[in-house]
Amino acid sequence: MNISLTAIKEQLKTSQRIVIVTHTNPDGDAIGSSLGLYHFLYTLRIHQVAVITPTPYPVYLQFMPANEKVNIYTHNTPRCQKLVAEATLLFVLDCNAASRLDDLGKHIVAADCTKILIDHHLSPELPTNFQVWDTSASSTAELVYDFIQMIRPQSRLTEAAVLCLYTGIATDTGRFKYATNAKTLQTVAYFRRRIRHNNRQQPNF
Ligand SMILES: [Mn+2]
Repeated sequence: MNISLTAIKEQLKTSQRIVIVTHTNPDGDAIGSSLGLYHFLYTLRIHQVAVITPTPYPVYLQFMPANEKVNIYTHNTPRCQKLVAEATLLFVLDCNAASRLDDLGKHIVAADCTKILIDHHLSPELPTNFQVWDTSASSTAELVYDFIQMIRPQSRLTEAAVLCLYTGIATDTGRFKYATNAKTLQTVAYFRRRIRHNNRQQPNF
């Protein structure tokens, strides 16, 4: 059953146990969008937030802030299953089918909580209650930024969130060679301004 954006906003006003999952063999967009959303939700300060990947991912993707907080399902299966079973709000990112989550998929399908899909792949098959789905979007990271704007218009993202979301967009577009439109570039321009602004505020950063 679909629920409204208003219902999602209401739910986020109270403390939630939030789990963010992404596809197996995660790429730059999978990790960047997941950790970007993690940073946004974490800075709301009232939620518990966890990121789970079905499988490990390469060292070159492990530079993003809060990477050490990511739970890898194949490394710690009982903890990941507990997180999913106890979740009150579940985000599925950059992933259109339970089969792309390996063994984690059946636990996501079985979880009894609000589920939100944020994705740019064709034909999502995973049952969810709210979707931010646009196949013309450059990346899931760009759609995460759109979702953040829906939840908190004009919200100022932290440098950590910006770095993760920028990574998602840059990797999925081959550094802006394809799937890039005016909106993508406007989003990236905003990210660049945030980083410059933060650096002015914190000269010793
Ligand atoms: Mn993607």
